[in-house]
Amino acid sequence: MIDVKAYIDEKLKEGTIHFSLLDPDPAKLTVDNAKIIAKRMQKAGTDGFLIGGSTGVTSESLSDIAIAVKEATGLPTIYFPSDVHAMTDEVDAMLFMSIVNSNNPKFITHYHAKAAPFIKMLGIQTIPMAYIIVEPGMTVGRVSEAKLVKKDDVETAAGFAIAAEFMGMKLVYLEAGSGADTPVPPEMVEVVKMNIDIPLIVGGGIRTPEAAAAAREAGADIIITGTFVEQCSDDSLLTAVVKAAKGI
Ligand code: 1GP
Repeated sequence: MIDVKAYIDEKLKEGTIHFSLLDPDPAKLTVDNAKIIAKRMQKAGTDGFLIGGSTGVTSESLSDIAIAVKEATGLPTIYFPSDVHAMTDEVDAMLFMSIVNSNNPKFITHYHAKAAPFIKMLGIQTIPMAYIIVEPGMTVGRVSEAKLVKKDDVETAAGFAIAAEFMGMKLVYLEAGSGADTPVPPEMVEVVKMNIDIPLIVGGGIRTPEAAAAAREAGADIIITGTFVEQCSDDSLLTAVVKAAKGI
């Protein structure tokens, strides 16, 4: 198993990190496809893989995709939690995330209390993370009953991020939602980054080198691309987005 937090801290010394997100919903991704995509993304320069989705994820699909990605690339695999019932120890770590702007306490701490004893038993590395969902929020915003942060409300986003750091979170994730038309505005990334000392993750709707570069230049420490990674078959474009995200 890879110590993912140490890996992130080490990689950040070199610059911005790019992680690829794979949705292990069997209706969307087969094991064979996951291997192909993972290899292609490794070649493009990605630093690791988040595995997770908002619907249709089971322990089996999660575990199958984690094993496939690990076998194909040897890069870190990180569970991006989907459902309290979907769990595997085949990942190197999981983002132990609280959806801090959810209106439903289940997504803030209650599901966590249900899952934590089992996670402890499995011995999975947990990385505490505040997840802040920004407009349009997409499926994850709806499913997790988030009170979406408005695109221009940088103060609210910064408030959640500062509070997260005060609460001991090790990462903050600004999420526009998978498949969002536009990513989290660079102005919001910039203000949030200015206000915290923990690494800032940005994702949702990033599918061009320009958008990836804008997020990095605004201060994103880790950039996530999901839909684009799964749908783009142009290797040079994949590489261009990863390079723009990493600034190399
Ligand atoms: C979703 O931020 C991630 O949780 C990725 O979003 O699928 O739009 O790249 P995309």
